[in-house]
Amino acid sequence: MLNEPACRQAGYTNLAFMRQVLQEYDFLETGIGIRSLGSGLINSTWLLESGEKRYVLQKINTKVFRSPEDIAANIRLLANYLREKDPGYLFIAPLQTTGGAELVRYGEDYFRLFPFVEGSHTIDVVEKPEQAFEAAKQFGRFSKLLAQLDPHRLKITLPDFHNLGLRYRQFEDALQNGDAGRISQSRELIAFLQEQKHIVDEFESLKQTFRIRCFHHDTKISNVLFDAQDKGLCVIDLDTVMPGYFISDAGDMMRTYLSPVSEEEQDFSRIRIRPEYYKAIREGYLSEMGDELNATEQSRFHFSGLFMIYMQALRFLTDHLNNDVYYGARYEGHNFVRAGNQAVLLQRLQEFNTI
Ligand code: GN1
Ligand code: MG
Repeated sequence: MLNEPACRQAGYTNLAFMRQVLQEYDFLETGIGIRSLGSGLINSTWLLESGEKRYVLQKINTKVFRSPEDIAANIRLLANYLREKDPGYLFIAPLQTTGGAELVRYGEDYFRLFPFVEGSHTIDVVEKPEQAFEAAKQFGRFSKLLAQLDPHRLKITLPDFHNLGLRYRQFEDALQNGDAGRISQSRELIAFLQEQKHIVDEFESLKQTFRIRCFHHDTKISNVLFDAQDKGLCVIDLDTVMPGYFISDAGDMMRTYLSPVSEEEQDFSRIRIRPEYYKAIREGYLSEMGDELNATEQSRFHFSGLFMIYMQALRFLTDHLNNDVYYGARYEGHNFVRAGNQAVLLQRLQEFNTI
């Protein structure tokens, strides 16, 4: 049953919203089992059990995704394109309501319902290089299948999402207008991130040689479905599929699979780069995208990790200086800790480069 914290996480105090939303789907039975699912910071997700069948319900965070209709349109475009291109590809599209809609509006909120793929599972932490390989292969496969689709047909669901130049300007803005106490407490970390600004400059110049394609933009391991043998099935969570650069996808895998501990780890001495995972990400990704990426792109595979880790450190610290308006905080200083964690990870990856 849905517990109170799960309601609160979604911004509700009781289950009325759920009843109302589920009414829109006439194939659902009464007496549904509901539990929270996943660990994303942005959307809220629940697993529903209706008779023999299972579903995944998601509330879209409209503070972040301003136009849920654009997401729905993108998913429709991808579903139609991939059905033609590779009918064997497992593409999980939202189910339609009785009225034929893919989104249900409740007040200011939007919900959607997916079928649960029986026999599949997700993982939250990469524990074996094989899992990193499989995930990288799935993200590579996804972009490879979409390589001939004009990326500009996709709607931009999050403008400037991975625009590092803009993220840096937002950081500078927070240094001017953010919480004075937090700014002075963060001096060391601020200075470190300022010293790394060359990553922004490198990105600006590399952009000229990188091709714009359709990328997933959120390649954490929990966005891959695995089968019972831990083989990758497909990628999920397609809200951020947008035109972009390969370094977003390759880089976020490095950011989230390379270290044995996540961005949440407070003991920074545990942060390190695992070479076998580095190899697995590279080989898995290139097993699909190797023929697609041009020579400059391939030569900048390592840079992708620096790019994404640096951007995440900037984003966490910016949010901390702005009193956690974007990510929220589970404890005092949460985003400061995560920013520090990412700064250490960045250093570790920079050292790894020279080995
Ligand atoms: C957010 O909600 P979640 O955990 O999937 C964020 C990502 C960050 C990540 C860091 C839309 O993703 O860009 O990398 O947190 N998504 C958005 O934990 O901002
Ligand atoms: Mg997710």
